[in-house]
Amino acid sequence: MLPGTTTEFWSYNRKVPGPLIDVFEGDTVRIRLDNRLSQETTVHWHGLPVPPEQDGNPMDPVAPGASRTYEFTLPVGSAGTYWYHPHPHEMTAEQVFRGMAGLLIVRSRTDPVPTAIEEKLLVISDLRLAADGTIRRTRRWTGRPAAKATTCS
Ligand SMILES: [Cu+2]
Repeated sequence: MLPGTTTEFWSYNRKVPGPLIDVFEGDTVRIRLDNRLSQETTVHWHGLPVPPEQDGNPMDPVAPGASRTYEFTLPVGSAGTYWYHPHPHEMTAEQVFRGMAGLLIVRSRTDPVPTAIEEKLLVISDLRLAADGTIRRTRRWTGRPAAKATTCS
């Protein structure tokens, strides 16, 4: 992201932000997660009306090297713009800051967005990079102040 440097991201399908998931009310969504991180992760479907066991909550982690499939059907009335992100216990912030998040749009079949309206999807991050291009870490990922030994600058 900075000229002459390399920034390591963690991502869904090698994309930052993750791939757009664009579906309709009534659709059944089936997504496989292969955890290639060295820590637990989940995929949490932020704000979507999905069953608790499919919602990637911290009590349902996917271990490093393990896989699972999330599956849910989106009810009528759920149309909207959502995001998905990891939600492992105490590691959510780090995984999101490192790039793991994406958008999910649920469209209505009976009340579509008029085609005359141009859609622009924005994902805004407060990512900060150090001069060497690495993701800057000024606080612990939990949001608590960093210990002096790990504080940058
Ligand atoms: Cu969330």
